[in-house]
Amino acid sequence: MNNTTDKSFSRHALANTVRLAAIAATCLTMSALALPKPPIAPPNEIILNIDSIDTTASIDSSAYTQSNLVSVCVGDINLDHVVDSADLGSLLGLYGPCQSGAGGDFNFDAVIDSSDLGTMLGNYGPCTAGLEWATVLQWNPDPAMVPDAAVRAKIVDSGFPWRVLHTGTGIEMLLIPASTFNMGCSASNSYGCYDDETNHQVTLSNAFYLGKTEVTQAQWLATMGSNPSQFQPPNHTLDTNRPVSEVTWNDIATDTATYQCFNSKTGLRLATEAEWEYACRGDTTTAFHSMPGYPNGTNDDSLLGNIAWNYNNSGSITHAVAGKAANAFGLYDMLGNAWEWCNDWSGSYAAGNATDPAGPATGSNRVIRGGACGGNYYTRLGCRSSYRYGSFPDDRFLGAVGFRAAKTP
Ligand SMILES: [Ca+2]
Ligand SMILES: [Ca+2]
Ligand SMILES: [Ca+2]
Repeated sequence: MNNTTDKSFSRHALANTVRLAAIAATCLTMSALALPKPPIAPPNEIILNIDSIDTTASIDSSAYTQSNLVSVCVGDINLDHVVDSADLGSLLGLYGPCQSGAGGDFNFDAVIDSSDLGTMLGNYGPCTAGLEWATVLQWNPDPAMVPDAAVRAKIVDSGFPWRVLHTGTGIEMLLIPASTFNMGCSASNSYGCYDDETNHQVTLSNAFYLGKTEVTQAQWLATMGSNPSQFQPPNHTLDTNRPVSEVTWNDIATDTATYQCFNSKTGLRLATEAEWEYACRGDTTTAFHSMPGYPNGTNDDSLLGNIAWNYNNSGSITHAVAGKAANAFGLYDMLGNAWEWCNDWSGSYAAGNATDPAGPATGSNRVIRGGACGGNYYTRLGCRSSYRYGSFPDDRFLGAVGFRAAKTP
């Protein structure tokens, strides 16, 4: 007997039953006395105060090789992801002949001169990282949002900026680093695991971006032109910062002859189930991810309300996103508030360890994760990192099912 299939179908049947009730650098240096006058005028917004320039700033030449100039922000000599007076000071201190490609010799002609200075001034400001679809909000993780130093180090090591804004939709996204983790059963004190939550080791070999929050009603409306959510006027107060819900998997991910889905309109995608679970866990192995006072997570159901709008505290309606404590990556509402569609077909996990698993090749149900605000049985069970749910890709009225946008850098 295929337990997963049976469960999914029974869940679907249940959902149909309750849908109406679903409450739903090496360079020759010149002395400071030989500082040349900049040959080109800097942009108006740059205040070029030579006296304030530090010409002793350290330089890491190793980062400037021909191969990585594409991805490294040209002009950022000290590699702090912004081209500013510190970099300008270094460049002026190094003015003159040097080894080709040395720090500051951006055009590889063995001299640091006005040409290199022009390049630097042209790139003055925050680095853009080569992500054509995003604006960089913050390169390095904020310790207030990502308190674990080891997690911050993994994010920095990815080479991608931590916090970005998706240009097309204004959706704020956070970098989730490549990692290996234990996917599967983590029971809480009150709720055990289902047979389909088989523990296995999963390696995610690529970093990806994931929405800091669920996609909101306002974001969906701005992109798609309508708002399908149950929790809006006239029966609910107007708060379009709630997660969009009553969206089908197909609304998000399937084009038809007459309909362009959210993913096609935006270039965004759904997370795989493995990506979702890793992002939710944030390196915890407990039923519930970390929260203030519990950096390693907890299995204590009485603490769930700190991180999740769930059946005990939500009034069985969705709430404005980011109202509860974030997880170790700085993601909000991974557990609770709205359920979240994932890309995968539902099915048993493949035996053994897995690398970049993407689910079964075919199926009848798509994966839904994270539990929600509602009061039905599965929703109560759902607010655990390992809990798996699923339904038909055209099912709209499951009760507060939304999603979170993902993007490959
Ligand atoms: Ca810099
Ligand atoms: Ca040069
Ligand atoms: Ca959620």
